[in-house]
Amino acid sequence: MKGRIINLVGGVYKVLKEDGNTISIKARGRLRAEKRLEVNEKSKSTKASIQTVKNSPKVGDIVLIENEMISKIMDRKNSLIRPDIANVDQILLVFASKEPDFSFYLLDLFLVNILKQKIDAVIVITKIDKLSDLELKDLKDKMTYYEKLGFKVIYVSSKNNIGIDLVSKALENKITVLSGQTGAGKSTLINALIPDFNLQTQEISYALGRGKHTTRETNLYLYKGGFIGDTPGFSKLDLLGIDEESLKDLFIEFKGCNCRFKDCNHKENILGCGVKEAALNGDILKSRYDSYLKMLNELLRRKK
Ligand SMILES: Nc1nc2c(ncn2[C@@H]2O[C@H](COP(=O)(O)OP(=O)(O)OP(=O)(O)O)[C@@H](O)[C@H]2O)c(=O)[nH]1
Ligand SMILES: [Mg+2]
Ligand SMILES: [Zn+2]
Repeated sequence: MKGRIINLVGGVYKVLKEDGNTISIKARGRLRAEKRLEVNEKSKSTKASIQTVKNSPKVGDIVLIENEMISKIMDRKNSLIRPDIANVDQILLVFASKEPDFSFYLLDLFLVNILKQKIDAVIVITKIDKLSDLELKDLKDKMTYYEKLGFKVIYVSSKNNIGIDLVSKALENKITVLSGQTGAGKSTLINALIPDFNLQTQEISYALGRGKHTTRETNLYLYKGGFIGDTPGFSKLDLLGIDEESLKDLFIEFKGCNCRFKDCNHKENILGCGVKEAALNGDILKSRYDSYLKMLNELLRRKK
């Protein structure tokens, strides 16, 4: 029988079987130890597209169950590294408008990582009840830039039940994983979507770091013909497998600037760079260009 892995803790997989029942089982030893090459056909450069991955089952996998053990992982539609989950249709990028403070740099960093993994993303901005009307208007104005880039943006207050219906609509018949900074309100949002659920959520404590209710593992829950996944938030995010060349492609609007220099890295000291000019005259959001430079400098620093 087949099933889908909905949770994994300490080598024990919780699998939702085709018959609707859930079982907790382990994977066959040999399966866990295998290694294989995963080729991403959509990726352009062969170097970036071939990666060795440990062939152990993960949350989201559809697996074959034989003798009360996972004996085979069915082909994956995709496989994310962060969060570590397979067969995802879209990511809901959950970002707090306050507590933790909204950061355009962090948003750009998340977007670069998501685009790199070639997954559709919806941006959800939480805790809008913590903003004044003026602050909310200012944030929405800036976010129109991202909407023009093609991202859907939903404003939510899980506390006051604002925007929950829009999120619910975006989740229909899809496998969606919630991802974002720790304390952004992912688990609280799932509680708002599925009221009788009551997932443990975290009181943010700056003195103690992570709160005790912070989510520790990925879980998939059945929702509206699809699944919704809660994941542990991160406090730090890196540029995973991204080099300078791919970085400028991941700032998708740079292409439209038609920088006349071939192989330009669009740095602030390049006279006549089309991307720099677009940032100066406001065609490119200033904070976007700043984010790009910050990431580029970080990549260049690492090469030294
Ligand atoms: N005022 C307000 N508080 C919220 C809202 N959403 C979440 N919170 C609070 O923010 C804190 C963190 O929420 P969580 O849902 O635990 O955050 P998380 O993203 O799941 O965090 P991790 O599991 O650590 O990744 C909790 O104290 C929530 O009550 C909201 O819409 N409004
Ligand atoms: Mg959580
Ligand atoms: Zn340039």
